[in-house]
Amino acid sequence: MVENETQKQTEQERSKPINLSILPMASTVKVYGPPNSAAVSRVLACLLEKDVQFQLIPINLVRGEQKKPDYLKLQPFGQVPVFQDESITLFESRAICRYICDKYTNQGNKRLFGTNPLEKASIDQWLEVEGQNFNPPTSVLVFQLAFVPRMKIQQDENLIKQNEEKLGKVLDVYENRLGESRYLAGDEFTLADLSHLPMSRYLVNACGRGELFTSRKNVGRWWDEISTRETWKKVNEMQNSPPRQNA
Ligand SMILES: N[C@@H](CCC(=O)N[C@@H](CS)C(=O)NCC(=O)O)C(=O)O
Repeated sequence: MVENETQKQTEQERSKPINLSILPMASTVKVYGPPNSAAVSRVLACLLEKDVQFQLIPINLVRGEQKKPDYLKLQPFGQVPVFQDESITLFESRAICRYICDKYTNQGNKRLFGTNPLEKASIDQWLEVEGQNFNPPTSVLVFQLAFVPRMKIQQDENLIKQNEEKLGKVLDVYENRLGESRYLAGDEFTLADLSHLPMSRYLVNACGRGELFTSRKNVGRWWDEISTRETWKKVNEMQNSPPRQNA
């Protein structure tokens, strides 16, 4: 009798409609942000290299959607990207890339974050160089040369000169390094090289400062190689036709 009741209840449960909104989308990771943001495009390039399917959720930076209370619950600094996979929510693009490489070790480009502690250490070192040495002067230049004119405010010529010099010194180190190995962390393309793509693209295309690369033989050769990778071309395509923003 009890068994029959339980069976009946189970059948009733089975015939209930499923609320799809509460079901996790199996194996689809989420990236919040516009593909033309440098930090978002770093994560997208990494996902494409690792052959990880993802869903891109538009966040309109011009409208300040990244500062809205619901979004701040995901990213307390109010910036893009945010990344979600299973039960984890992450921010900081380089940390996200490291996570993607470790979680999806056995798919896509298996050497992107190395295959042993020695390779990983070298990749991590050059990834830090990108974040600490390359990115600061490059960010100032991109802001001054690409964004300030659009904002119709005065460019700071001194700041531009100082940061061109700073970046030049960093690229001189790269020139030596890239004379010894094909890529920054050795003879394989890794996360260290990938992480340079977003800001370098702005520097070359939007700031007209490609000469900083091409005037250095090894850096120029390296830039040609990394910027023509199929995965980066796909990111560029996504930037040229981003998903529709919420109305
Ligand atoms: N260090 C962060 C930087 C994130 C960042 O600067 N995001 C920019 C877009 S590239 C942003 O959200 N800007 C809008 C804002 O700060 O309000 C990362 O790598 O994720």
